[in-house]
Amino acid sequence: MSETSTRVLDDLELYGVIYRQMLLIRGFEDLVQSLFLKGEVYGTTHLYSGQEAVATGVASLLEGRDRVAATYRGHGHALALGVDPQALLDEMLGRATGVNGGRAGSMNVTSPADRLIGSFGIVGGSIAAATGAALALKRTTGGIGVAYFGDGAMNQGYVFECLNFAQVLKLPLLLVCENNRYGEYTPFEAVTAGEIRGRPESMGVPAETVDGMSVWTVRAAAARAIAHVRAGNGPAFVEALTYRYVGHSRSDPGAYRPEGELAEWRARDPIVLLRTQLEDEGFAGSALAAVEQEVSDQLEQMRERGLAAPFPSGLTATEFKD
Ligand SMILES: Cc1ncc(C[n+]2csc(CCOP(=O)(O)OP(=O)(O)O)c2C)c(N)n1
Ligand SMILES: [Mg+2]
Repeated sequence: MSETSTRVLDDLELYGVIYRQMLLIRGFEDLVQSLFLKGEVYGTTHLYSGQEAVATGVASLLEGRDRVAATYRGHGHALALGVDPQALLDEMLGRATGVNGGRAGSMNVTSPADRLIGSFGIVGGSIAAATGAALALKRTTGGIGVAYFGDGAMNQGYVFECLNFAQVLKLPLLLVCENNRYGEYTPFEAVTAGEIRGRPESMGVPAETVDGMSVWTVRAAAARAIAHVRAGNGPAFVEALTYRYVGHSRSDPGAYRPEGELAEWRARDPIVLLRTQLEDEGFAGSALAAVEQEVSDQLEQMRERGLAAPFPSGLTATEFKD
């Protein structure tokens, strides 16, 4: 361990697994983007690159009885929950072997067996779905409902209805706001009054704003929030400050971002931060390099298998595209 570092990783082995997951998410997004540019991906895509620490940090604390609602920027949410990466890639490629038989595409992935009750294209829709799930879970298994959503969702009316409803009924609901500073092409300050966390707090819902580039910080905040929720106290809210490295969707180059902003966020890349911390705390560099090679090989194999997978029965590639 270097002299300047202090130990922050409570479970080195677990963070090794998280490191692998974050690498897989980043590599998955790079792969989807390259396949998209070759015309192999059906429908649009919204990539999660840069935000990996949020999904992996939160998912590392979830139980089998919990249920999660993701957004259209949901590949990372799905992978962190354990959705089969090959099936997820095949879904992007419109193949019959996709997690939803090639019919959902990037934006609408659902995998109940992995606790993923849906990926929602309606901004804030995940909050309504997770609130409903929390209502059901309170009456059945005792799990918690989890919603991921963006900063833009905070200005939707039904978000306030859900917050109010969940707080009044003390529903087991964890709300995770991924504040990546933009809603499509608009900086969030331009459309959002006050502090995001002030809104849940006004209803007595505990809320924290944390560094969303640091997976251990996200995990620690999520652990506090989940403890509140599992104890039957009603909902809790985490705002993770993060950044999407690419444009809003497919071909958006993100030209509306001030010069240097991307570089500033990249300097605190969540994967590099974790790698440095793992090494500082005793994880062998050679073991990390082996994981990196393994993920890279896995992605190459996935690409080959995905492109060779069959389309849904009766449809040619051209028919499918139309
Ligand atoms: C109800 C609704 N209004 C508008 C849109 C169009 N739209 C799609 S994504 C988006 C921006 C959402 O930004 P944010 O919630 O910050 O999520 P991010 O894309 O940054 O992850 C908008 C306005 C939509 N899909 N749903
Ligand atoms: Mg946003």
